[in-house]
Amino acid sequence: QRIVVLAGGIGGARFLRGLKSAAPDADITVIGNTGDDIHLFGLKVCPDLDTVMYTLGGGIHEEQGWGRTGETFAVKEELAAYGVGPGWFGLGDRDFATHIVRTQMLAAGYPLSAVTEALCERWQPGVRLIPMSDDRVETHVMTDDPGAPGGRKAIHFQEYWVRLRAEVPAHAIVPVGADEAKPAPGVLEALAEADVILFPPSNPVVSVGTILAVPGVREAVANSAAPVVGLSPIVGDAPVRGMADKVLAAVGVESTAAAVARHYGSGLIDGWLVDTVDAGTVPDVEAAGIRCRAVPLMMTDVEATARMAAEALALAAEVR
Ligand code: GDP
Ligand code: FO1
Ligand code: CA
Repeated sequence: QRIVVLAGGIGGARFLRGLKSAAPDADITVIGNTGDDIHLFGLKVCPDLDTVMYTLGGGIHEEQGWGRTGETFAVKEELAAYGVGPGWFGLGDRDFATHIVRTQMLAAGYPLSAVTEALCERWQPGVRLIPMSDDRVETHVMTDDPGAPGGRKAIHFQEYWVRLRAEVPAHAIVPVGADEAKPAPGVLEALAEADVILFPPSNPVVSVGTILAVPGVREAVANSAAPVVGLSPIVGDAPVRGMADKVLAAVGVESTAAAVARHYGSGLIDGWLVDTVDAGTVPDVEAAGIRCRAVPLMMTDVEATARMAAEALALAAEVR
């Protein structure tokens, strides 16, 4: 069975761990979000790709959900001693090595997809991890700036989320560069040949939404013969973690499991899983032409996550 998953960082990575356990014989291709990517200290950092790679490869800081386990911060401290910032983005020593290898390979002319494959040689994630595009795409967030013309300024998503903790108003989300980006080699092929396409409980705007913003990807999902099933990242009208409520509001979508399903729409997804606390909303989703079930959706451990993945595959088999 060929399963294709459009994944962000923590939500996507944790779901994938459950999916691998639920479907050990499946051939899993992950299309990773690169809109969170940022250039720092001359290095290219790909948080969502690394979160997937470290989580599935056994190197993730479990509690934090991103970055390396057993991490140290000597380089960060030395940079700070030189007065070189930004200090608000926590790059650890072990993680730095990943960004050095990546940046060196990119400078040598390898595309990001080939670099990601090379990094995965070490981590053996047990899935084929492909960035959504080899072209540079960076998510920016439109915020207030009284000093700027028009009173607004676009800042990098990482500055909005990590430095400002999503505590400033977000008026719009812009995947800068997405218009001109091409899907990375293998992305459209994987979608066309998939038996099942899954949207994990990843951020619908800045993770899955960014992947879908790469020209051709949304069409490839919609036109694929495979059933498309998503799992809600919104449980009880709030994100389980992160700022999905804020970025959903910025695109005019309510933070409810049903509103996210309608945002994707029946033209894109065939099935949708909501948490049992949102069981009352199942008829709303089905009224939008999307098959819906309420099942536990909290990824408390791999077993619970594997049950979620099995439910998603069962729903996919039903809507096929
Ligand atoms: P990020 O790139 O690290 O933000 O990760 P993703 O975009 O892949 O996933 C973020 C989303 O995962 C957030 O909107 C969370 O609400 C959602 N999420 C995290 N843990 C859980 C969970 O246990 N259950 C569900 N249903 N959603 C979760
Ligand atoms: N998230 C934070 O909240 N603070 C950080 O200092 C931070 C550093 C960081 C470094 C490498 C990396 O791969 C991820 C990192 N993240 C950090 C997570 C990152 O902001 C993710 O993009 C978000 O969690 C949303 O996807
Ligand atoms: Ca992300």
